Amino acid sequence: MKGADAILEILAEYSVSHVFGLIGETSFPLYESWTRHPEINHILARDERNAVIMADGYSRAGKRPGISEVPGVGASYILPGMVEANNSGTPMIILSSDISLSSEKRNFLTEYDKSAIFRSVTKEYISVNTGNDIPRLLRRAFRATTTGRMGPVFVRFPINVYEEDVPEKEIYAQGIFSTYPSLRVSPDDQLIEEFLKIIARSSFPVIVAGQGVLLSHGENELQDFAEYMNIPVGTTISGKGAVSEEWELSIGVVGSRGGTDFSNNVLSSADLIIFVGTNADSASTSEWRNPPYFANGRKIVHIDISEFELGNNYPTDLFLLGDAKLILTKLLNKAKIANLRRSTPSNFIEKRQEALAIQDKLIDKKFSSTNPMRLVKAIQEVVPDSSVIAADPGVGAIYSSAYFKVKSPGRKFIFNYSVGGLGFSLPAAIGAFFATNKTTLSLTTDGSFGFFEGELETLARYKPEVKVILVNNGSFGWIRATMLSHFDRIIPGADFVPTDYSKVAAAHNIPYEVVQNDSEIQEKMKLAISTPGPFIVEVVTEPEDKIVPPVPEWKSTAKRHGREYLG
Ligand SMILES: Cc1ncc(C[n+]2csc(CCOP(=O)(O)OP(=O)(O)O)c2C)c(N)n1
Ligand SMILES: [Mg+2]
Repeated sequence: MKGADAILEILAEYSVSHVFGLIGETSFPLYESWTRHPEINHILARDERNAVIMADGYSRAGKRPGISEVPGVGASYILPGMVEANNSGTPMIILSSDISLSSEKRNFLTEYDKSAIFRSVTKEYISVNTGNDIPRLLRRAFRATTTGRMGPVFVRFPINVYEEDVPEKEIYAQGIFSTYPSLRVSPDDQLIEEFLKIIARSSFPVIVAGQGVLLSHGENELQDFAEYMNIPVGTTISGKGAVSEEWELSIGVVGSRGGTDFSNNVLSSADLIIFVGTNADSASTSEWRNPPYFANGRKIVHIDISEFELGNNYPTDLFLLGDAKLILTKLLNKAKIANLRRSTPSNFIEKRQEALAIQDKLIDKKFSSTNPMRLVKAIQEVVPDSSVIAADPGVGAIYSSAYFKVKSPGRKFIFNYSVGGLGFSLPAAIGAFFATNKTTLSLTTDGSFGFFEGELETLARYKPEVKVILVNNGSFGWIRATMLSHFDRIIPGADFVPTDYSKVAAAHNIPYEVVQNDSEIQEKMKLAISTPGPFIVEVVTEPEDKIVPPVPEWKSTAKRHGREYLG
């Protein structure tokens, strides 16, 4: 069998149904073979950057690694997506065609060295140099991306291998690696018991759950364990949804990207912090100030799949290396056998209710344009619970991180807060739509919109149920607010001239509405959700230096300048 056919046959053996890509000359033999493989849908993106982010959104919204195919000439365009996926641990395989091996080192058009670039932003870089190696190395890619600390694998195919012969008997999959996480590992029982003893000795334990819980699909196990033990749970922004945020012991997101006074105060008063599936990064710990790096008598226990992240950022008392879901299951079983149930922390429920009541009032504040809290409320009330929301950094992400309440535990949000690059949400939402076949949101900003505008044609072509909610504040608002906090004034470099988004939408025949004030928001969101296919809702608001969102370090600046602080 020809190498190109072998690649597609093996993908089919791994039940791959979607590949997000963009064709180039070096991919031609593969695309010719693809005409005989209609079971694998090719989703054409307009920029390789976005093809890879679509694969990321597909992966995070479902249980299968995202697959992308890009030509060597466009492989350098995928770096933003690779960096985010690599730092987030997203299971993904990037297939990249390249010039033939015999053309190397001759300045052949599109030639450049991929190996050094992609080694630094992948779990593994693989070059498949003969047809014979195709099956073995593809199996290696699926194993690597779905096990342990997951991450993207880059597989390069010099064009000559597409034509080379592959023995038929080599065409098989190791099926267990077609979904993630494929092989779950857990520490010794003795460590599990030690962990339970540490909890028993603490007076106020708090769990901080990260995206590792979502990637391990361990949300229900986390909630069951925390409920049984009556331990309050906060999440990182990327781990939002690891427990129900309507549950009485949920404190919501912690840290500086969605953490509130309430959640951060709970964190700082704990005498035991249990990190689960998180690398305890700067965003979720307010740059390691909360929980405080050192605190007398406070203990830290860390559960994570990565030997590099476990205990990396805090003095740590116990290390549990392994899969979050498996470890939480074992913890609950042993806790039940030993009858370790605890009572609800005193006054906690009342304090939480008070904090929520204060947050609810923020919605009544009036501005000359839309109150971002209204937007969060409208999304909460109108968007189906089954929808995944991909959010770009900026107004959309910070308010939804802080104030949206995820109903049932599970992946509701896809944030790209490992790196936080602009222009993630639309391609991620398109990928998530193909994974779930459910209405999906791109909660974006005018800054990010400029990065992915080319994909509006992709929306027009496939007509997926993807609704773009575009928060327009005429600027890189986050930067304006940071300037104000940093220099005590706004310096040039962050403002745009107005764009007529109605015309941008009309150019692609995508239905569009604009929201100028609070009273229109609910009705226009309803229209977007009930209209079949893609829709753009532009929401006009102020930049973050004028309506200041709940970012702890901005609060004092806002007070000094007499600006509205929503948190
Ligand atoms: C690719 C990239 N370049 C630069 C930045 C730095 N940056 C962080 S926030 C921001 C402004 C965001 O503006 P916008 O997307 O309009 O969101 P807003 O804060 O206005 O809601 C910028 C430029 C970034 N995050 N990503
Ligand atoms: Mg903006």
